[in-house]
Amino acid sequence: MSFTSLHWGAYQPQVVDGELQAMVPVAWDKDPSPIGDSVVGAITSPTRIRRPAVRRSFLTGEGRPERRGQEPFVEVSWAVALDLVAGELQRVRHEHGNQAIFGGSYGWGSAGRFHHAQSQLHRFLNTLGGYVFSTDSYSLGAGRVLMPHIVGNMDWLLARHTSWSNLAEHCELFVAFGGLPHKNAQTSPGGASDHLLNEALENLSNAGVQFVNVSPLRDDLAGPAHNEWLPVRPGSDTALMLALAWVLVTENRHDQAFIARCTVGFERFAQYLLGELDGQPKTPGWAAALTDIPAAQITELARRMASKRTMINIAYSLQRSVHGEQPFWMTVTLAALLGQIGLPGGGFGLGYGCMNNTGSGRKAFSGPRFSQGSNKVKDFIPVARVTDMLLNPGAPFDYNGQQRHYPDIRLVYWAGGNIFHHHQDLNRLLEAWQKPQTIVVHEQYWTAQAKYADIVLPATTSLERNDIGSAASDRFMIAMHKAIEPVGESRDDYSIFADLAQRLGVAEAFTEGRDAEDWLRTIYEESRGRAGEFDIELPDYDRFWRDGLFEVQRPVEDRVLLKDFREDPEAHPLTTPSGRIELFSERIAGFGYADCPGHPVWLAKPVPTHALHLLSNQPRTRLHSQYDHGAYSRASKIQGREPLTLNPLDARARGIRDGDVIKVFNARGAFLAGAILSDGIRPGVVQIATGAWFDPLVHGAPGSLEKHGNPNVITHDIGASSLSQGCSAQTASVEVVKWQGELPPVTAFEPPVFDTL
Ligand SMILES: Nc1nc2c(c(=O)[nH]1)N[C@H]1C(S)=C(S)[C@@H](COP(=O)(O)OP(=O)(O)OC[C@H]3O[C@@H](n4cnc5c(=O)[nH]c(N)nc54)[C@H](O)[C@@H]3O)O[C@H]1N2
Ligand SMILES: Nc1nc2c(c(=O)[nH]1)N[C@H]1C(S)=C(S)[C@@H](COP(=O)(O)OP(=O)(O)OC[C@H]3O[C@@H](n4cnc5c(=O)[nH]c(N)nc54)[C@H](O)[C@@H]3O)O[C@H]1N2
Ligand SMILES: [Mo]
Repeated sequence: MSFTSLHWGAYQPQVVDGELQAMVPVAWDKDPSPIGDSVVGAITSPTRIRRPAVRRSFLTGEGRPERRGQEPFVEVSWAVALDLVAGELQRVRHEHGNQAIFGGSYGWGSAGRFHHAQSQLHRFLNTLGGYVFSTDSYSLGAGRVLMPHIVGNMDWLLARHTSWSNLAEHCELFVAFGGLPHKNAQTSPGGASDHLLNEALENLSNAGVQFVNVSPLRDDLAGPAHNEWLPVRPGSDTALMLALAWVLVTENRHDQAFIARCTVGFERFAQYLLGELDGQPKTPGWAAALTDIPAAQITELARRMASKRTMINIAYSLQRSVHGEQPFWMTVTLAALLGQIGLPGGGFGLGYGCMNNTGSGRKAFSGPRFSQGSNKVKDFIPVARVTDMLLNPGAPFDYNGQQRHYPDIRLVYWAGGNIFHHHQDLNRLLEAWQKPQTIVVHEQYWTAQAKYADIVLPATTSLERNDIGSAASDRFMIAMHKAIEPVGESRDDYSIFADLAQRLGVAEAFTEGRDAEDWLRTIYEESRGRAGEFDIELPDYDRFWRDGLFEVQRPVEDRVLLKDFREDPEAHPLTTPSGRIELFSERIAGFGYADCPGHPVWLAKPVPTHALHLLSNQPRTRLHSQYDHGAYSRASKIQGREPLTLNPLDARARGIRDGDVIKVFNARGAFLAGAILSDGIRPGVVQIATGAWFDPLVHGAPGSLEKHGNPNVITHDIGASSLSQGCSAQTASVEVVKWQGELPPVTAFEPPVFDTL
């Protein structure tokens, strides 16, 4: 039996005469993801990168970085391409030092543990003396930096979330900010071999749990019988939570014993809440004007939350915005006031539904790891400050209590990510992308990331190499058997780096004398020791490989987040400065940031420049930009464009009908999309998924109309705050009009023009 693992599920590839015919979901998965279908066909489509390629004037030695994206590529042999990359690395290290190499290379890559492109790149650059790295993530930029100050490390918390089974038994009211979108629970980083959300919601619903979906989108929570929709104004949740807290405190419904025993800083927060600091009590009436949720409804919800066993969940998206720390901090604060943290069925959740594995109750054993070595360069950026770094070398920036400076980058190396998918304000990025002297990219497909590189090296997909599939809290470990031969001349990232290491005289340090097969065995065997710490007994490698999979974790633990801490905060202190939950943080207050003071606050967002709020959320039909060129994603497009949902009231006011192509714009740029009218979105808000491949009318020309529906053409590239510098993708306003002109063809999935010298 042969299996493979993708970030969105485990499949059995069906191969006939060396060709992939189907990706059959594994039999035990009750809710498999259709994204698997997209791999078939896409993997050998014309969009696949088949040979190493170099931008024309880079190859001729002229350089001309301003021509990136505009010029033909010249296909070259591996030997020529690798010599060129090795030569550039040597030159830049010699002339500017390793601190001129940016290897942050954010991105999900593929699911296997060994052929994880980012880890491969980091190890390679470390053996060369290091690189400028990036911290945190686009997913949880604000959350990751905030949480250790007020409760604990984000990964530690996610691994300990109260299990769905415990919630089904004990929870009575589930309040979900940002909902529990089924579309998102399709994925988990590293693998999702058994999809849980549908069944979990069914169990909770059968147990009589009431759900409240606080979201601009009705479909963010679907299924449960008792399901109430609060169509909140995007970005205003902090105000809503403050008003809920105000009701609890002024009606004396807060749990004073829990607050005294398990938290610090309540008095300081309460002064703010009651208006003693700024003259504004955070009443339901105050919040109603900001959130569009009627005051009476807020009061009723607060009372209901206090009278029931209540879980408060927040989706990651709420912190992907200006002042994104605040809704996370308020979620914890609200749960602390209710006093149910550490009790069965109650407390808070950070991202149930965002990833499949959250709430599985399984152990957080993440399986084999490929060591990245250590980095001698100490310069880094918070990941979403990449454009700022390229545009402003030497400029200062704030981050988590430190003042740092942007390094001066000459060479950018990317493997396993798509910055023209993930970064905000792509027109600004296009300007910054002209700054480095050299850009090297390993890619599988002709994404914009590849089209805007100087040297492109074709990488295999996970079906074309052996690997080990394993994700924290996932049910199975998968022996990912190679299913088909590498397409074209594509090679594994590992063998590419091994050959480069050879050229650069560091082969032994990079490979330790092992080929990929040796490494699979080595990292697997190494993980058996760690598995023992979790009481997991892994079979030996040969047995695992022969069986094709191993069920790591069937027994689901009845788990309650922070149970030990609640029972005895002295014996089980948190890792915060006080050892308790911090409703006021002396440490954060000490940083002196006006945009993130010492307790949760309502801070006004930048004044919208246009009438409609733009939500750019995760796509149902793909993972980010991965397999946008696949059948499943393409079937969802409207006249070839990414669908954008708007309320019929907003559509009517603009003469837009269902199925029309529309232009979406603000001062930063414009893109085309296909209109879907729905009363499942609140008026004043439009929604488009991320991930349509960047496809401007004129490549390399900042400001050119994007034809395909990539929302990052117009999102705002500013940090969430001085504390985290997280990405603020959700803070954007736009206007939309019906597209009247001739419709330019979508060319996103076409390879670039090729030329010879
Ligand atoms: N507006 C807006 N923007 C957002 C978000 C949002 O909500 N709104 N969300 C953000 C979030 S949470 C995230 S995580 C990011 C995601 O951003 P990314 O992780 O950068 O997006 P992916 O499309 O997964 O990019 C992975 C790339 O790696 C390539 N790849 C896959 N496997 C391999 C391999 O083995 N080797 C090599 N060399 N390449 C490989 C794929 O072809 C693909 O192009 O986007 C962020 N951007
Ligand atoms: N199919 C699929 N699943 C994925 C991914 C994917 O690309 N495809 N990406 C994965 C990744 S990398 C991540 S980080 C997670 C991200 O998980 P999230 O960040 O939670 O995902 P989103 O879809 O951006 O947001 C969830 C919902 O929050 C709502 N929302 C947005 N802004 C607000 C607001 O201000 N207030 C309220 N109340 N609601 C708001 C939106 O309606 C949106 O549908 O998803 C993961 N799951
Ligand atoms: Mo993410």
